[in-house]
Amino acid sequence: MQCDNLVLLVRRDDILQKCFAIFDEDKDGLISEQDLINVTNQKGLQNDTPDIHRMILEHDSNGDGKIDFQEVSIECRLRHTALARKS
Ligand SMILES: [Ca+2]
Ligand SMILES: [Ca+2]
Repeated sequence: MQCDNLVLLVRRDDILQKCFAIFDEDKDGLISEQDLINVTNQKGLQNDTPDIHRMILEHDSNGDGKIDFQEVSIECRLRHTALARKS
């Protein structure tokens, strides 16, 4: 891996971690349905519980009903790789 790529990867993880922290409302290291409901309420956004539930299910690869940082990180890497292949 080239040094430039490594720097980009570290920066992306840093941004990802900050985004993760915004959604992890109770700061327990996991994003739960309740976290997402609380955050959308705080931001004055309309929240749709079935949509939030579906979002959790889509990203929850270990089936614990919550999203951890690794699950988000892996998902982003897979999407980035898929996008890179398309271009
Ligand atoms: Ca949480
Ligand atoms: Ca999980």
